[in-house]
Amino acid sequence: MTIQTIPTQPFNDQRPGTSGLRKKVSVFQQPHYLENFVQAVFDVLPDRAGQTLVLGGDGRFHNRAAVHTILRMAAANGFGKVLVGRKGLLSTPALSAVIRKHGCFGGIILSASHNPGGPDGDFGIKYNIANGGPAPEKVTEAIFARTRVIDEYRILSAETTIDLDTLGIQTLGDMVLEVIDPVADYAELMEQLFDFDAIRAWFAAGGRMRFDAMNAVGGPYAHALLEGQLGAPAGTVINGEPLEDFGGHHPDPNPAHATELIALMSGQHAADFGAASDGDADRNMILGRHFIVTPSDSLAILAANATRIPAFRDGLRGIARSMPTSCAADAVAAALGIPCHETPTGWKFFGNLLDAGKVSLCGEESYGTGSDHIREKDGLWAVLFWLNLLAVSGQSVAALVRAHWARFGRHYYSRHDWEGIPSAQADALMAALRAQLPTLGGRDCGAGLCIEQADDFAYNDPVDGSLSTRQGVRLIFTNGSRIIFRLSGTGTEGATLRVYLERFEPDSRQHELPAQQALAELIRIAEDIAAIRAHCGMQAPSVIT
Ligand code: VG1
Ligand code: CO
Repeated sequence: MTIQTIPTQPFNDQRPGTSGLRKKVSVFQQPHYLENFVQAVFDVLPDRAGQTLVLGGDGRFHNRAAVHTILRMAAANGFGKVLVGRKGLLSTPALSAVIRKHGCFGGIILSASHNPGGPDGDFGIKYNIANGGPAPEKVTEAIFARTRVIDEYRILSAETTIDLDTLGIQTLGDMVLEVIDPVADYAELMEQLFDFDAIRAWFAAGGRMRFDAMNAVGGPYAHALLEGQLGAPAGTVINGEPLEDFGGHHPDPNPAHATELIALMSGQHAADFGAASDGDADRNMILGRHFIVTPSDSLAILAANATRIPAFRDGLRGIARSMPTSCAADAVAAALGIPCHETPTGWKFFGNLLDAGKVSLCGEESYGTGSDHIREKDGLWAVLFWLNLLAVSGQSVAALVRAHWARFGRHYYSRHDWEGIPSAQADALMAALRAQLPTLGGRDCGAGLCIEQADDFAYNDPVDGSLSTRQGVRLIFTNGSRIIFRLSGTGTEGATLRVYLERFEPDSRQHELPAQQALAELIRIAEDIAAIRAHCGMQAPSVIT
């Protein structure tokens, strides 16, 4: 076995987005493409010699091939040890848990999350640091800078076979390779956070649940925890087998893509509780019988009820939400007398707040919820949190949500995605919006909606002082309603415009409206001010959640 130094040339499109580098599989299959990026990651980690790395992915097409390449590169770059999930699998939250439990140097996740997989689908790669969380912007920018000038990478010659299917230790050159059970450390952590006895009793008393793993990496975790440790009947988990192409579906747990589960939960034989997770199992969708919980509400409800689960018996230190996430969590934080931080989109912005002990719970409107137990959002964790609440309250999902609205008011919320816009047109739309900002403050838009503040969100990290600008155009109305515009940083084809709409309704007699109806005026104003149809040449958003 020899260490080879391979000459290469830079690719100019390797800037990580909201969550790592995501491209079509065919882009990653170009000679040297993955290798360049991995070497760039290693090059910005000068103190890597002898360190332990964690590696795993969501099992999508190209996962195994990429794991082999990265292992040979890690061995050639002086790492002491790599922990890799069996079959190359690790969910994003499980990888975070493994890094933290074993005090590892960092980790590499292979996933394009909720994006479709398969030979014509997407692939992705993300680096996580020693706290278990996504590398912060200064690291991802350094990686990008390195990809622009890279001229060689190091890799072990290919003659050794690597066995990813057998647990235990093998060697690869001078490096130790340990194949670990992808579920064990994660399951052990979950058991420390929740009241498993109460949840077991809920299932034993006939509580019925459907968990849709969407043929993604969440399946083995859900099988082991729900049907294994917690005694849920077999069949509780559907689509539980990870497939390289996710069965041809978008592994995206929202009402637009998790249609099988939505149909099950709206039918006559609907279970009491429904949930789903995404490609890498860090997202969650929560459903009751004939009832959909928005992610922003879910965060607020978990916060309001946190002391009912063992992990938060002593209360919360603070909450953080991404800027476009609704202000429902802010209302809870105010009632609890704790701070609520507002960060840019993407989990990497929560890491510092969590490490500094400033917040205990975090969430995003995009079906992401998590806590200080790891440094990633965590799909199954949110599901167990809800199960624990159902078990100790004896209430239904809908009853818990309605009681929450009655106490705190309801934040009607929706996100409209306009997908597949040619990038130049999307950029022009955002530029035109930004150009209008100085004239929008104070504008009366009719229907009692007057813009109080119009700006481009910037975030000054209170822990390390770093500044992130241009994080989304905000229109904030005098009655607290908000419209936010930003472009997606996770897509692989053209641009996606995300329009986030929010309206606060304190009157409990007005809490049962369909969201699109409650938000109709805001939708009109958003489309009008941004001239969406004219810029995009589309007549309607492609996905509404
Ligand atoms: C989207 C979501 C964002 C989330 C990110 C990664 O980003 O809006 O809230 O953190 O995906 O989630 P964007 O830039 O496309 O809006 V995942 O589960 O894809 O890692
Ligand atoms: Co994900």
